[in-house]
Amino acid sequence: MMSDGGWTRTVCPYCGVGCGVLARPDAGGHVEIKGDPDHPANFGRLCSKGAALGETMSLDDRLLTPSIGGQSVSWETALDKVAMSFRSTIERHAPDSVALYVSGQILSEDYYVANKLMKGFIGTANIDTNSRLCMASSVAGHKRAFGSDTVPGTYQDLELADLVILVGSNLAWCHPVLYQRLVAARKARGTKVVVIDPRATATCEIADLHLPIAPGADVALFNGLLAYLASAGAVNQDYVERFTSGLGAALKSSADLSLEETASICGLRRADILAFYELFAATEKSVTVYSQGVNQSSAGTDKVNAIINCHLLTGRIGRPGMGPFSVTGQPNAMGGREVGGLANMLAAHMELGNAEHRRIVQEFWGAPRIAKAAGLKAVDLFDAVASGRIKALWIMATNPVDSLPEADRVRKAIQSCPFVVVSDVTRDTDTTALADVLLPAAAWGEKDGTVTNSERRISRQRAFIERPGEAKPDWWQICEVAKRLGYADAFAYESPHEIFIEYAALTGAGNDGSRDLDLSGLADITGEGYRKLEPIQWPAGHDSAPTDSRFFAEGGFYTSDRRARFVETPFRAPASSVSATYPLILNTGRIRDQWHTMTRTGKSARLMSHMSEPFLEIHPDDANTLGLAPASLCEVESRHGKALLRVSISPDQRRGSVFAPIHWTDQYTGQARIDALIASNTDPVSGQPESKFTPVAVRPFRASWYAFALCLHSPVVPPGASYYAKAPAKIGQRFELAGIETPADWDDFASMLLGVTRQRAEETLTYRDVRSGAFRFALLREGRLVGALFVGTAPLSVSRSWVADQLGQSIDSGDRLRLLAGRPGADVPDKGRIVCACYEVGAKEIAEAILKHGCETADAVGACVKAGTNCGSCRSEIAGMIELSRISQAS
Ligand SMILES: Nc1nc2c(c(=O)[nH]1)N[C@H]1C(S)=C(S)[C@@H](COP(=O)(O)OP(=O)(O)OC[C@H]3O[C@@H](n4cnc5c(=O)[nH]c(N)nc54)[C@H](O)[C@@H]3O)O[C@H]1N2
Ligand SMILES: Nc1nc2c(c(=O)[nH]1)N[C@H]1C(S)=C(S)[C@@H](COP(=O)(O)OP(=O)(O)OC[C@H]3O[C@@H](n4cnc5c(=O)[nH]c(N)nc54)[C@H](O)[C@@H]3O)O[C@H]1N2
Ligand code: SF4
Ligand SMILES: [Mo]
Repeated sequence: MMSDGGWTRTVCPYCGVGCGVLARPDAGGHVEIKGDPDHPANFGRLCSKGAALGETMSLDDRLLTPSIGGQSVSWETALDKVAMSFRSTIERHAPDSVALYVSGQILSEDYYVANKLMKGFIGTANIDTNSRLCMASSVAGHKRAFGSDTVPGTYQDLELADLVILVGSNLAWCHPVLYQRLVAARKARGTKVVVIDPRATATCEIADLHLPIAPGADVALFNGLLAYLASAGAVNQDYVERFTSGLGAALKSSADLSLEETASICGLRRADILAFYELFAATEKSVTVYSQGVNQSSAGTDKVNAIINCHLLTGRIGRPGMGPFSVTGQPNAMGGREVGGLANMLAAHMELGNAEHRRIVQEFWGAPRIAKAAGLKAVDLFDAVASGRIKALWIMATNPVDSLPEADRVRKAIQSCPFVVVSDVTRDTDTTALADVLLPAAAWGEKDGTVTNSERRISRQRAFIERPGEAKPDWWQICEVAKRLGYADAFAYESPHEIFIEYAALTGAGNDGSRDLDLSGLADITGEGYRKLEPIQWPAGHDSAPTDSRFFAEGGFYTSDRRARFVETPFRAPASSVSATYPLILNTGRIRDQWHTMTRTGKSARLMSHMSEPFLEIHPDDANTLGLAPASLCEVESRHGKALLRVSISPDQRRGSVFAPIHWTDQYTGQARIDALIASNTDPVSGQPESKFTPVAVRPFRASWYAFALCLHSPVVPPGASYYAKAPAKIGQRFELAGIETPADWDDFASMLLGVTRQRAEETLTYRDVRSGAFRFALLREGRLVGALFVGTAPLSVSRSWVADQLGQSIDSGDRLRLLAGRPGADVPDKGRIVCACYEVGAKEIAEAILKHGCETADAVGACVKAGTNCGSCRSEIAGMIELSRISQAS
C-alpha cells in the first residue's frame, strides 16, 4: 500500500528512530496522520511530535518564492545569481573560498548531489553538515575501532537484551518510540536498565540504576569498567584473539585510575559504580545505547571508544541483544554519513585520505577533479567565514545562527560574508534573516527521496501534497546551480530515483566486500520499484543474505587487517572548568515536544503547551544559594553571551550543574539563544563541539513586574518588556512578559500590546489594585474575547490553559469576573499545565486521578483520565508525579 484509501506511506521527518507514517490530506487542507503499522521501526506507534505533524503544515510562515536582497525574483534569476557569485568567487579565490553547510534533515538524494558537486566538480571538501554537532564523535569512534562508520546492531537488540545501558541519552524524550519498545520489552522480560546522565531525566522512570555522573566523566567510568572486566574474568578470549588488536595498551591505560579515583572523578558512590560493573560483567546480552551526552564533548570520540572497548573485550557485538549502539538524532543523519556529507569523508563510506577511494569515486563520477584533503569542519568553517577566507556560503536545512556554539560570533561571521544563500522552508528564521539569496525548499510531504534511520534502515519519504508557491526540492536547487557552473551532464537528473540508483551503484563500485556500505542490490531498481520501495536495512548488496542485518559477530572489520582496534582512551577533563566568576556548568539539550529551533513544532499549540518558555533547571540548593525563587527569571552568563530564562527548580538536577533547552530563538523570545553562551571547544578527533559543558554564572533577574497576555493577532511587544516568550494558543498567541521599569500607564501598554482600536463594537474590562500592583485587562469584540493582559509584581499564578481556551469565545457577564481573576470557577475544572499533549490532559487532572481516585500506576492514570494512552511520551512524567505523591504522603 503506497497510497491506499488516500493514505500515503512515508516516514517521520523528526528523529532518527525513523518511524513510518501514514498521511492523508483532506479536502479542507488538513492532513491526517497515523503510525504505519507495517513499518519495522515503529509498528504503528508515533510520539507526540510525530502525531502532531498535521498541525505543523500550515503555509502562513512558509518561504514560497526565491528572493534576492529581500525582493522576490524568478527561479532563473535567483539560480543565475547563485551560480555567478560562486563561479566568480572560485575564479578569483580558488575552490576553497566557497562552502556548503548542509543538514541531516535533507534526503540522501539531496545530500548526494551536494557532496558530488563540491568534492568532485568544484573540487573542494568545504562541505560540512550539522551532523558535525550531532554524530561526528560516533563516526570518528566507529572508524577508529572498526575501520568504518558502522552501526553494528539493530533496534531489536534493545528488545532482546537483558541489560540496556543508556549513556547520555534521554531516550524517553528524544527517541520516544524506541523507548516505548524498550519499555514493552522490559515489562515482558524484566530487562535491567542503567541510565548514566548527570540529570535524572524522564528516561530514569525505567532505570534500575541511575548514575548521576559528573559532567564529562564518562571515559573514566568506562575505563574503569574495562579494567574491572579484565580482572573479573569477563574477557572473551576467543573473540579478542581472533578479531581484535591493541588490548594490551588499552588495558594498561585503563588501569591508570583506582576505583576511588574513578568514583571521585565521576562524582559517584563506589558502591553504585561497582553495582554497574558487576551487572555488566554478569550480563552477556548487554546493549550500550549512547547519544549526545557522549558525542557532544571534547572527549566525545574517546567516550565512544571507551564504550566500544568494553564490548570488544566481552565479544558482545553484532549478536542478538548485544552491542554498542549509537542512536542518531536527525531523520537522515545516517544517510548523510553514507553519501559522504561530512568534510572529512568521500562518498559511499569511502575515505578522502585514501588514493584508491578517490580514484574510484572520481572515475565513477567522471569528475574533472576530486578534493584531496579534508575540508573545514563546521566550527572551523564558520571561523573561516569570519576571517574572510570563505567568501560564498550556501546554507541548506539548518539554522547555524542558533545551533552552533558561540552563536553570536557565528551570526556576525555570516553577516560579514560577501555572499550568503539560504535554502529553507521557513520564511523567518534567525538565519534566513542574513541571506543575500533565499531559496524556498519543498517541505516534508512535498518531496520525495530516502532517509536512513539509526539501525541502517532506508525508508522512502513520499510526497502526498502539491508543492506550494514556487518551492522546489533541495536536490533540484543544487543540480540547477551545478548546470549553470558548467556541469550539466553530471547533474542531468530528472528525479530522485535517478540520483538514488547512481548512488546505490557507487556503493558497489570497487567494493568486493572491502566496505560495509553496499546498496548495489538496489542499483537497478526501476522508477516503479523506487516508488514502492519497502523499508530496507543495509547491507543490501547483490550478494548480501537477508540475515546480514548485524555486523562483526565473526569479526570482519574494515581495517587493513580486518581486526578491530582497542583504542587507548586516557581520561581528560572537559576543555573548560568552572571558576569563581563562572561557578556552574551549563548543560543543554532537548525537551519532549519541541524539535530544534522550533520552526515546525513551534507552530502547534498542543506541542507548545507542555513547556512554553525557555527555562533554566537548577537544583534547589543552588537556587537557594543564588536567591532564585520558583518561576522567577534569571540571567545566565558565560564568557561568550547571555540569556534570560525562567527559573525551574528541580531536585533532578545535579548540584553545580544547570540545564537549558536548545530550542528557543529570536523568533519566539527576547534573549534565549542558548548557543550564544556555549564555548566552541571541540573534540580533537571529531571536531564536534562540547555543547554540554560551559561554565556560567547565574543571577536573579530582578523584574518589578510579570505579565501573561493573550492576543488573537501577533502582538507588537511594547518597549519596556525586558523579557518575553511567545507561543501559539489554539487560536491566537500567548505571551509571557516581564520588565524592570514599570510602564507609566498599563492601559496604554495593554492598548499597544493588544491592538485596541476603540471602535464601537469593542469593549474593555479593567481591574486594578494599586496596592498590590495587580492589573487585569480584557478586550472583547462583539462579546468575544480577543485579547487579555494579566499583570502582577510576582510571577503570576493565573490558569493559563483555561484562559487561553477562552480566546475567541463569547464571555457572558457572569464569566467576566472569573476571566479577570484568570481562574475558572469552582464548577469548571482547571486543567493546569498540559502534560499529555495528545489528549490535552493537564497536571491538575492527573494529580486528581492520583490523589482522589487512588491511581497508583501510569496505566491506572491512563484508564482514569486518558493521559499517556496514545503516544506514551508523557508516561514517565506521570510516573514521576505518582512517585512524588508517594514521597509527600510518606513524609
Ligand atoms: N524531542 C526531541 N527529540 C529529538 C530532538 C529534538 O530536538 N527534540 N532532536 C534529535 C536530535 S538531532 C538528536 S542529536 C537527539 C539527541 O538525543 P539525546 O542525546 O538523548 O538528547 P540531549 O537532550 O541532547 O542529551 C542527552 C542527555 O545527555 C546528558 N548529558 C550531558 N552531559 C553529559 C555527560 O557528560 N555524560 C553523560 N553520560 N550524559 C550527559 C544530558 O543531561 C541529557 O539528558 O534527539 C533527537 N530527538
Ligand atoms: N548547545 C547545544 N547546541 C546544539 C545541540 C545541543 O544539544 N546543545 N545539538 C546540536 C544538534 S545534535 C543538532 S542536530 C543541531 C540542530 O540544529 P539545526 O539544524 O540548526 O536546527 P533545525 O531547527 O533542525 O534547523 C533546520 C532548518 O531547516 C529547515 N528545513 C526543514 N525541512 C527542510 C527541507 O526539507 N529543506 C530545507 N532546505 N530546509 C528545511 C527548518 O525550517 C529549519 O530552519 O543543533 C546542534 N546544537
Ligand atoms: S519517535 Fe517520534 S519524532 Fe522520532 S521518528 Fe518516531 S514519531 Fe518521529
Ligand atoms: Mo542532532
